[in-house]
Amino acid sequence: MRIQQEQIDALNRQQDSFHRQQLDGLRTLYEEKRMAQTIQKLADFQVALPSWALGAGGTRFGRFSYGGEPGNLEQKIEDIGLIHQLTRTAGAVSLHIPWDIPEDVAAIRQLADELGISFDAMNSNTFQDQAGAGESYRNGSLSSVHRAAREQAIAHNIEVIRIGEQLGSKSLTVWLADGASFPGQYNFQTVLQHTEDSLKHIYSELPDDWKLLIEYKPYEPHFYSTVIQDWGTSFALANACGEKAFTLVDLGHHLPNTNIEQIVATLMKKGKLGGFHFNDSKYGDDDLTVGAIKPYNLFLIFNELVYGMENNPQNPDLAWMIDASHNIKDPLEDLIQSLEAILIAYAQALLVDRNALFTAQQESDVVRCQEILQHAYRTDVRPLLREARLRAGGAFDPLETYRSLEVRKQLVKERGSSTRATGL
Ligand code: RM4
Ligand code: MN
Ligand code: MN
Repeated sequence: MRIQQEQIDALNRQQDSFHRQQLDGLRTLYEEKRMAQTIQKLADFQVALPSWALGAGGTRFGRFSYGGEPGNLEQKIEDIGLIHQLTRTAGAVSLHIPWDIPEDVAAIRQLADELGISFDAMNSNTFQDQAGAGESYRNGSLSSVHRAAREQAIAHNIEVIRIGEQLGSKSLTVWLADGASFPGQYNFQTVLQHTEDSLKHIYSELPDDWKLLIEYKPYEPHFYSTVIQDWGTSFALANACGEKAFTLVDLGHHLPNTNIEQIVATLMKKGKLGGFHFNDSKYGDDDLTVGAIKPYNLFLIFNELVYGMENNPQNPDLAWMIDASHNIKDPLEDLIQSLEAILIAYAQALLVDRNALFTAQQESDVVRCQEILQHAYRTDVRPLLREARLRAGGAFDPLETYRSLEVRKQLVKERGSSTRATGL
């Protein structure tokens, strides 16, 4: 299905005077120039949606289908198109292979093009065994002690690059589930060496204008050790591979209370932060809606990201992606909520008075430093988000528009209630 622009515009018009008032209210707090710059940056900001987040997510214990799930890649891209039409922020898709191998590359490219969607990072999958595969990943993939398993995993990653090239993607994200659940299960140094060798092999097949993004995660699916467990390991591997390799930070992949904003700052200073996965969590890799649990933390992270984007030309543009797929919300609504939370944190970070913060830091005025950050954090920036969206033809309130246009009901009508999306 497609939403007619007129349907969005009609709903937007009802909010016209309220919106103007709200925006004028903000003008009493921030200079016009700062407001204009922030609106422009918000309008430019695009976050990739992963092809696996459009289906019903699952936990280890259950998956609850909902009606109108996308039954194939085309329908997943259509769903992203709907979200993009409403939010104007979801102009990219990140594919997971082999969950979403395009059957007809030209047709998929054309569809994505029509919907204003580009192909962001490609994701390989060596954490599940595929039907007919010669080797099992039960004991690891790129790190495995079994040469044949390593070779199969390397070949898979190279195949993912080749598919991505046809689609116009420019990066490969590698996340390894490889790890050990029991002490003594493997030799730490051996598996690290295998991983480095395997990644170097994949790196050597990378086109010149591509990046290799190396993701880390402390635990799960293994519960004693993970081969690429933290940013330090990822950073070391990226350095070993070369200048096209970078670390990817996934918010859910840290132990509780880790200072993620400091990790971001360190990596950007070193020019090695390549990508970012958004989600939220209370305990681990919980896959909750962005901003649902720790919005202040997200703001502090964005504060460093903005600082890095403004001050670290040595760091490349980042690949932004939502990586969350829980099992009790309509995924499209969940993604709309996540996008809103991301932009709110970004806008607040853009409003931080950096000159004043610098001065307060020089004067060691700790109280002032905190006040400056929290002044920005406590600003209701939603009028800026709405202004950016309205200018781009999006919805004043994407979630309410989605609901009042009864998008889900129509998707169920079109696709039925028993389709099942590939993914987790
Ligand atoms: C992992 C990791 C990867 C994602 C998979 C589905 O936990 O976050 O980025 O590709 O989940
Ligand atoms: Mn991730
Ligand atoms: Mn994850």
